[in-house]
Amino acid sequence: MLNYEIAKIFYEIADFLEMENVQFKPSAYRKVALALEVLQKDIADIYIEGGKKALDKEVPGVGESIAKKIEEYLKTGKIKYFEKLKKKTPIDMEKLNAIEGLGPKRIKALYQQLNVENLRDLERVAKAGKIAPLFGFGSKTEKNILQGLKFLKKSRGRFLLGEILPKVKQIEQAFKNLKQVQKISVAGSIRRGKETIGDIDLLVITKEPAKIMDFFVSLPGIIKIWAKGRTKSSIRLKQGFDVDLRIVAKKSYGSALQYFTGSKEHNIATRKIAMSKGLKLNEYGLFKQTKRIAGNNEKELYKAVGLDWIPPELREDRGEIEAALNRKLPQLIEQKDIKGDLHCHSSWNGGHDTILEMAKKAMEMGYQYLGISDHTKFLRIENGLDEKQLIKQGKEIDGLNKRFKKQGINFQILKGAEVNILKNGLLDIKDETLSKLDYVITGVHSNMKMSKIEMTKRIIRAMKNPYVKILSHPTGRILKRRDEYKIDFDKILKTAKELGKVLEINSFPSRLDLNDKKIKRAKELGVKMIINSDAHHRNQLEYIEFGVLQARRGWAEKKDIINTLPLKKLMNAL
Ligand code: DGT
Ligand code: CA
Ligand code: CA
Repeated sequence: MLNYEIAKIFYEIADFLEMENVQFKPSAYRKVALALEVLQKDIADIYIEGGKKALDKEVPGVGESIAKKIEEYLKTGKIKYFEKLKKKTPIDMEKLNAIEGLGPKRIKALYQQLNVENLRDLERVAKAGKIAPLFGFGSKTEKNILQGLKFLKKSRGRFLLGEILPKVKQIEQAFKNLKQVQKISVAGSIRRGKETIGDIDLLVITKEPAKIMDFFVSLPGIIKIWAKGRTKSSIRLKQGFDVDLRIVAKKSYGSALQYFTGSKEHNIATRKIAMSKGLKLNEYGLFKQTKRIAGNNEKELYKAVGLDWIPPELREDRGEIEAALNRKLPQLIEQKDIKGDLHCHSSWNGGHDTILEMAKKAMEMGYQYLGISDHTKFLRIENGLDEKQLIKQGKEIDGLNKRFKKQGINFQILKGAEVNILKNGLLDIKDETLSKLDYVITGVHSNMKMSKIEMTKRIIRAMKNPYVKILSHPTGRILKRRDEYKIDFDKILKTAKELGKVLEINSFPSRLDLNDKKIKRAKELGVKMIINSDAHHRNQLEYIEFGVLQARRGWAEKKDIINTLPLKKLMNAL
């Protein structure tokens, strides 16, 4: 889909304009970019069906001038206005902006004063100590920039599952539409639901391999063909992703799928089990001497080596083999178990949609409840709400709930808030107001570079507030951008267990916080969790998919996750 490509350009245009101190336009572009990112229809289809006018109607925030630019991109693959902006200031905005602590304004200062155009330049001047003396920077910022660069390097070449998955689904569909394709499967880290992805691995059964390979290497948007063979080809798409396609024999499909799903560590462990039984396991099948005893079907393959079938998300050699041997695999949570979402932001917060629009989307998803948890006053850039506004918002929610009841709609909006944990561990909203809400989420949104002892103390102090129920994104990491803050996680778990507090699994594709290992640890200690979307747009409620995958990777079962409870039981739990 071109939606993402255009969204990316609009975000960049917004950054360039912000750099030039242009008013209003940046936020207009960002609004449309967000709308495009979460649009459930292909923008090209909208245009083909209804022309420029339809763009205006179906994508919120698109006016005449932006519609023209979308049209231009659909027709020519370029937006001249954007090209001009880039020419005027020849900097790698996207990459520079990915560094924690750098925004358009600072990027401009670095460009004007130190000629920084890209990450290489940035690293050079930071290492030479040239950034610290600049007005508005200082040595702390310089240190943070160097840290940010190091962090980015570590994750270079990996993509967020959330950014890659829509493309994968599209490619998969293109193959499914071919009559020569008998079967196609996505394997590798995507099938395992990993939070970041190195490349896309596809397996196909076909009787006409040559045709399939021709089709594959002529997919739209290819910038490089690494290899084209009879059974394996490999390409790069213009978004930067590599895709491997393998054609496998029908009789080996199960073993090939098992092998190429990985992980490598899981495969090695599985092969060892096979060997201990005098069997040989590889991508072609399971063999006793030279006789094939399994291979066409993955479930049978596992069975033949004496294991229960292991869900792909668990295949990391973290104890799943032993569990499968002993018939002790967990009954993993599924998306259909989720009954509602307690972390999302409304237009009260400068989010995209009204409370009612968010609620309608939640109903469409089959939820019984939706909790609105807007940011509170300390977070000025997010239009954080103060006590008065929270009370006023509560009245709006009461009104909507009354209306639902009258109309016989079995759905409830809950009154929440995501209050800030201040530096000293106190909250930025008075207890008296918190007591009027249905539940309270709390989270760290500032001063993230504290010592482990201080940060742990700070968070625990906040958790002790009697109205606080949920700790949002407990480690604060942002994938490819910043590391977790330093905390004594086990101590936080113990506190949660003691006080009956709930830790969040935040589903936002760049957060996924708690991560898989921490989820497993929390489960082991008997701490309850909640999978929330943190949506700022109604369609982002669907990000829950990624949180569920992460929860599954962390061995979570339905009983570990409180928003699998129906409304009444949830309210009791809160
Ligand atoms: P990625 O792409 O870095 O996110 O991670 P994967 O797991 O998709 O890794 P990839 O694409 O290199 O390979 C796909 C699967 O193929 C991998 O999960 C397991 C299997 N595989 C690849 N190389 C090896 C290997 O050297 N030994 C074994 N046992 N399996 C391998
Ligand atoms: Ca891969
Ligand atoms: Ca691969």
